[in-house]
Amino acid sequence: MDLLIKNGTVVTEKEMFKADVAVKDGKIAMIGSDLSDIVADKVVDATGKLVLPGAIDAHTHLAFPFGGTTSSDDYFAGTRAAACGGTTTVFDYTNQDFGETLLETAKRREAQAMKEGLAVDLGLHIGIKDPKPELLESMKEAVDYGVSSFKVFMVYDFGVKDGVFYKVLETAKKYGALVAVHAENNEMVLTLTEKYVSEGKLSPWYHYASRPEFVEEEADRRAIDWARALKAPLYIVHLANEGGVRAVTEAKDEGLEIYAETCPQYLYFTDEVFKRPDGRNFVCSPPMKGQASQDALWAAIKRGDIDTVATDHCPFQQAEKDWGKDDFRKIPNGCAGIENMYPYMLSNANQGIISFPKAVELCSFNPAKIFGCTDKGSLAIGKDADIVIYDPQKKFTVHNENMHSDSDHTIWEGLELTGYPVQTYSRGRLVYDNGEFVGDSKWGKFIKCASRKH
Ligand code: DUC
Ligand code: ZN
Ligand code: ZN
Repeated sequence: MDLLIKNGTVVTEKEMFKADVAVKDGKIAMIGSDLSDIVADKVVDATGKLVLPGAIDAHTHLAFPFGGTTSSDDYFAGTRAAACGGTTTVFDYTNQDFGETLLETAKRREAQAMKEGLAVDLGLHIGIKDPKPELLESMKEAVDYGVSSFKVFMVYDFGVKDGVFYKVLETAKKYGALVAVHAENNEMVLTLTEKYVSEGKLSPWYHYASRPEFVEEEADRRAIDWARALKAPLYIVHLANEGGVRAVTEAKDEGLEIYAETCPQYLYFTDEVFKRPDGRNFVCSPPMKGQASQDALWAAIKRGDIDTVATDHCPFQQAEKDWGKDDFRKIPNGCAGIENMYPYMLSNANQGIISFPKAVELCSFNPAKIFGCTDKGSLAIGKDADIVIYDPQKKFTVHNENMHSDSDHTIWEGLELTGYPVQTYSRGRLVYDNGEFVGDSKWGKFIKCASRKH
């Protein structure tokens, strides 16, 4: 064997049990209550520690051209930070260029990622911008290539109208792909923005005020309506509002194949952050909502109506955030979080708010299952040896200096956690060790995802 992790408590999406884990050729080869007879090149004693599957961050924006600039983590910086937070697979959203087939988009971004470097494995989702029939039809070749999820934005100047959304859902269903949606009502955002601007209300609070709860809920419900009409599966990204949670619960109760993702920022912060002097740093879309929404998200997690937690990692440097100090419209939307998701969710488990298997289900098992990532998402024989060793006693305070992203600030500054990952293995290779990134930029692979017809 190449690696033997001994005496730890293994956590799967279902249970926790004391076991040793043996790794060979990047795969989990054995799990057993006593593998002390096994000879391995490297033996790690995990006494008192948890042994978990690496997280899968199903939603990032690395090197993302947006808001008049490009998000500040390229593929290497973003995946390096991921590794240091126990995330061993990153699913990045990349947008199609006008006139480009979806296979061309996939290959263009895969090439960029390989050039910039990958510290852990990468999968892609493609945002549809150009719905010309022949380009939509190119979804088939992208699916065959291993990209099986596509996104529509209901907002922004590149967002799609309902008819296009419907066609994307229809095409995706035909080719066994999954559609993810950024759901906010564009007309309402524009109308409310215009109103606040005309009243001279330009502080970061008005970013939230122009995208309040009902703006998101209406779009969630409309998106679900189109999915219902076509009997197509749908994945709602970054769900952040109470009414939308209700809509998802109703849809699931009705038997629709609707998946919901939320993000740590919606579980930890509320709209109050937009009143802070550094409120601009928290500006992302959808914005953090009121306490009732946060409570509804946690209740939905506990009920099983939220399927995944992912980050929407899209950092911009302080100077760029400052563009909108006096005008919220000029703030590039997005925040850092890729290194914080798993530690934050695991610390909630450590405090008894959710169970450790629930954290694994949300952050690893479900994203693997939903996005056809068949080699990952669980500690089981034959799966990739993407493993996190977690010390439930370790105290850790988030400071930008101890993060591994290229971002020069973090909204998580000062967060105190009890319990923290001490080692991360990507396909059996140590990439993070007690505060240090020990991987390299040539390690991560582009992963091909199975279609739903697989
Ligand atoms: N929202 C953000 O805050 N950033 C990136 C894209 C998005 O929809
Ligand atoms: Zn979005
Ligand atoms: Zn996003």
